[in-house]
Amino acid sequence: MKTFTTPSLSLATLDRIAPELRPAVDPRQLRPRILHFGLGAFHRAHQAVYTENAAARGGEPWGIVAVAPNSTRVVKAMRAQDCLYSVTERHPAATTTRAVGSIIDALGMRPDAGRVDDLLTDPDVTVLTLTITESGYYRRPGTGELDTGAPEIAADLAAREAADITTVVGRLAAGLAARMRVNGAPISVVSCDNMAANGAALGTVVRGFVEASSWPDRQAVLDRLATAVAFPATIVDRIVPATTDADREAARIALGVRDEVPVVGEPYRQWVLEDSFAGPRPPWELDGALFVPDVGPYQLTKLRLLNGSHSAMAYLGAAAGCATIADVMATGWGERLVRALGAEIAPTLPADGPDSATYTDDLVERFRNPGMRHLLRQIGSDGSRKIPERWFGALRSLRAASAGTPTLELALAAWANATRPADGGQPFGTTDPAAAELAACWHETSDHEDTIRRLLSVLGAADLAGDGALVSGTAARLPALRAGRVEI
Ligand code: CS2
Repeated sequence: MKTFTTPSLSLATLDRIAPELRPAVDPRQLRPRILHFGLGAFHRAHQAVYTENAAARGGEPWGIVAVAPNSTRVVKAMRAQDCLYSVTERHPAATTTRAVGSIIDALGMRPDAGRVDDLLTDPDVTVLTLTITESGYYRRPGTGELDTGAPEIAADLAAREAADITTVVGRLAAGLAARMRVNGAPISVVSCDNMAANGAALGTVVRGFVEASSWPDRQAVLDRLATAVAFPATIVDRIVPATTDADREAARIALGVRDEVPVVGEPYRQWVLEDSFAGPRPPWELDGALFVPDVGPYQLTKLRLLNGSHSAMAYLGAAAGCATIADVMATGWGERLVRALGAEIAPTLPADGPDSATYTDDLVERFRNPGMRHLLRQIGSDGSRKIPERWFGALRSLRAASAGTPTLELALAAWANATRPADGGQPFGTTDPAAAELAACWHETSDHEDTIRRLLSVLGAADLAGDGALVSGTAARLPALRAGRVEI
């Protein structure tokens, strides 16, 4: 009996998919001009899409070489498909799928170290982008300086060969140093991670690595970095849940060929960039990106309202037994939570940013999208790195103005509840680089207020730990959450 297997997506099979689902650019016409670190779903559904449309509309051959810092699996899968993959946009009532062709090569950071080195010093590569998540920056809690005491950073500072470096920060510092030593072309390094002032945050850790290195010419490298490398701030936005087997099957049906690395996202996407690039860049504005002198107002609004609500929903939803954002929105309190948090935080947002009431209305719609299966476990992971960015700025402003913070206290209590020690990790299946330290805050005391103070101190927030009313208000919410009740 003959068996028929569906062929995989690749340059050779492109003619099998419907013309309107094919990439907007022919990847063979593109050149390596952007180096990206972090080959996850978010990059493939966001910057790669903007770049493809910018290249197609602007006619310049901006191709991306994407580097996976750890995973070799995704590199293999991408290469097996000539780096083609599909993006499925899930609207509440319909979906659209099409293949994207802007990624022209996929590399493993360590196995392909030589090629990464070449690209880092290549004068045609004038843009470097990153999606490495908040925990990839190794910032010291509270100060944002490079945590040179982190074992991974300490090992990279001692590494002799590029192929031995395991952190992106170390790899970037070494690569940029090599570029500076040959007086290489100016380059813009664009953090696409969810942190306030993310460009400056990245610049700080990269410079911190150079300063802490034993390179004899480190001062010369720092001097040249100051003039030839820009770290523009950006705000990126698109909800992109982790890809599932069901998504792979849906992509196969839509395309008629197999796609092992498809991504699924909401229709909404936004990219706002600080207009301070050091050299040539893709005309991303041709696909709707905004270049502005100061991204601050957009950044704080997005971080505090969208990401802030996401984290609150992740921990409160976990306590209540929900698995996804859509599950939370289907409870009696989900929408109320988003609106209460929005109203509480609104006074802390810059007046020249988006209107917070409209933004919150839009968020409720986006979170309700039934096509998104966004796992709370995914959003709740790395909480020690995320919640200071998402909640603490607003919390500090409100406390300083003697304003009430009941919703933020509830959210904080829910986060604390999710850091309890549990067999094999955290109780709701989240992971966190500080999981052991956080769990220890529960072992050392049985007094909830004391635990909250210790947890806040682990996050470098001694000021909040010293706010007695905040600590007692937060601790008072723990028993109900522990019993699975969300009282809002
Ligand atoms: C989420 C974000 O996983 C998370 O922590 O809050 O990835 C969020 O979906 C994006 O920032 C939306 O733009």
